[in-house]
Amino acid sequence: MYDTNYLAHHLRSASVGRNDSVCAEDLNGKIVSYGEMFETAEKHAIALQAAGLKPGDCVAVQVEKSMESIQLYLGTILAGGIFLPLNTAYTPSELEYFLDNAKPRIFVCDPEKLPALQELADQAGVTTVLTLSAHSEGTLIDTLPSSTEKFNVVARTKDDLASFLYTSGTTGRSKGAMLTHGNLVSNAQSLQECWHFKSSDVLIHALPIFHIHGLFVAINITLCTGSSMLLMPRFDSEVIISVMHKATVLMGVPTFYVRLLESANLNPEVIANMRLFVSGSAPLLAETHQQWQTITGTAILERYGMTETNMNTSNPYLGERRAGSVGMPLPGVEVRIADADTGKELPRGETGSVEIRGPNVFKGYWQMPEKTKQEFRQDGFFITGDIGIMDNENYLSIVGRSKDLIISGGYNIYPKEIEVVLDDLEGVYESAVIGAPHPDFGEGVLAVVVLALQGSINESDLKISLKQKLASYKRPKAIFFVEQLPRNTMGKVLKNELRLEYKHHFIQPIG
Ligand code: MCA
Ligand code: AMP
Repeated sequence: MYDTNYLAHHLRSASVGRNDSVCAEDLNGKIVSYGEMFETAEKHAIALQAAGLKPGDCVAVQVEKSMESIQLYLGTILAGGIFLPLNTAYTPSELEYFLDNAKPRIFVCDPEKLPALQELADQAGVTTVLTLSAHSEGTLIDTLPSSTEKFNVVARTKDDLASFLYTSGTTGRSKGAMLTHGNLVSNAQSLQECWHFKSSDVLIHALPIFHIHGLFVAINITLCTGSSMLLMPRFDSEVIISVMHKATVLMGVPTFYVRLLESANLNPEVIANMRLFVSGSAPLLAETHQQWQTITGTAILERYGMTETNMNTSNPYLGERRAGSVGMPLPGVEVRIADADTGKELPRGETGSVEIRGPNVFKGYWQMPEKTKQEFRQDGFFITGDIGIMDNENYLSIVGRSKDLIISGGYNIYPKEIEVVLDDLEGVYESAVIGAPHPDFGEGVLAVVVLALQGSINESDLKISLKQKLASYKRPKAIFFVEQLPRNTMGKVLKNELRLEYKHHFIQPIG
């Protein structure tokens, strides 16, 4: 009776009667059929219920990507839970905040990390901690029942919560975006239609599954169309090129395409079976778009999304895929360019605040009603913090951000969070963190530090201290020491001046 659970129904309906069809295959040739995917997901749901999960409870998960981790996601939904995936790179000190803030009923982590995390989970009031390794071992697997005959899918409606996804903020405090069953289903349906997904499609899945891109865009579309995925633990350009002959779609962040273009093995023959290359999560340089077109003869389709809104716009499948544009609003999604102060829509062709309204937009930030209110206009439009321009043909271009945010290899990093950690270190007086153009990651994190006593500590001391506190992708790739930070008359750090000064640190100008 999947039809009582809004999201589960949509994820399952395309594969009903096709239990033997392939749902996912990994690099070792392990194949999981649709029948097996959902049968095991039901076992996960039973195990979660036995561990104390009630409808509306949160399941926090920090595990490696695997068939079982997908089944755990599905099992949480089938049991009526709220799925909270966490980046596997987060350190215990980062996790402490998420567990304490989300107050999950159940926490699932890697068995190797259990000794460091059990106490944090206990302090946060987690009822049960379970483990799951990348090799399908752990207490979660030990508690799966042998059969699912009596399982009843828990009823959920469109407006019930399906997931919490944490997204950092300009204050440095992460906010849990509350996503409903309706948000996820409406987005999967729009994308399926816009990108012409069919049951015969085979998606190369090399993204992490703790973000919207790899989890909801990639997995939900696949399941909603009853197509299949080639599941890879991580990105590897040569492995991806080697499987393109049996795949049809790739979804990636711009770094994927930059790295694929560096391979001597990329050519029109190896991509002959592929019908679609999607890029998102960060700006795709027009240069990368054009280079891809020249080398492969196909145009990357760029789209634009956000944790709070899922996907908002996409370049057309059939029409012109424009370099430097993120395309047009998806069906049912309203996108307007507004005056940042008043929220009043601006005439076409003017640059302003990108604002979104539609069934894709989240319900608010978990336990932050004031913050939620600040980020919505009275007429229901969500203020993205992106700055854009829309032309007469409805093509949107993102030209900047009003939020102090760095996007590195598709991961969002809020400078404030790094600055707070740096400033807290002994010997540091103050710091400013910026993003500088980076050849591989798009932007690279760079810190400018003022020491309390000059020469008292060096770059390697700071890097060692940061290792314990920050996930690796957030750590500065370069640290500079200065006597003082540039400030305006109000005392505000002039980050634009710093960005200009360190612009060429990772990429040397040509000539
Ligand atoms: C790894 N490192 C990074 C990054 N990834 N540093 C900065 N930015 C990164 N993105 C660090 C590693 O920890 C390591 O540090 C060093 O860089 C080299 O790692 P490498 O082996 O090259 O990394 P990798 O494993 O190849 O990963 C690069 C990657 C990966 C493939 C680009 O970051 C990735 O899969 N990114 C996708 C992120 C994503 O899915 N974003 C979607 C969220 P050390 O040497 O110190 O150990 S946004 C979203 O969902 C919205 C809604 C949207 O629109 O899609
Ligand atoms: P996140 O908070 O991880 O969901 O990241 C969302 C942010 O990523 C957006 O607000 C944009 O700033 C950025 N983003 C996502 N896709 C694109 C894109 N195709 N082009 C430019 N920026 C993008």
